[in-house]
Amino acid sequence: MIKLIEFQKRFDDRGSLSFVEGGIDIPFEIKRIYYLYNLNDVHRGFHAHKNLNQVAICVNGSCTFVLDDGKTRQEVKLSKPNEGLFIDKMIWREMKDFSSDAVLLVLASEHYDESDYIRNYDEFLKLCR
Ligand code: T46
Repeated sequence: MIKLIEFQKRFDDRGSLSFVEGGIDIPFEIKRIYYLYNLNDVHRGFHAHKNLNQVAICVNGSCTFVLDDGKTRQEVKLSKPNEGLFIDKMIWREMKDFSSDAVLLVLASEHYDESDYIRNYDEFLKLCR
């Protein structure tokens, strides 16, 4: 399952401020935050996670996620700093079309664990069945 989450936004003549509250806006306990920046216009990802849930927020610039649940593939463009993309476990993801100023912030439900990654698409499809 994937879904877009809209975060609250405050703005005035000084600028804008959005906020994300654990236990309210995010459907899991946040155990890790990482961020991608200085991005070249190349594709990244090409994996799914066995157990990890994540919310990705493009806090600056834009990028596109290609998401595949083993049956259907869809593309979601992230370009609003107050919008998060929830990505459930067992979703194959690729990221592309990073603008030169893109900063992608990711909230994750687990600590980093390479054994949670499925990096082979055929293996992913087998596990989906
Ligand atoms: C995901 C997408 C959206 C760590 O050591 N700790 C970490 O917390 C992370 C996220 C990565 N790494 C290491 C593992 C690799 O040696 O950093 C290197 C680059 O990671 P990776 O090639 O997996 O990066 P992406 O952009 O393909 O994928 C990342 C996340 O890994 C992944 O969980 O869903 O962003």
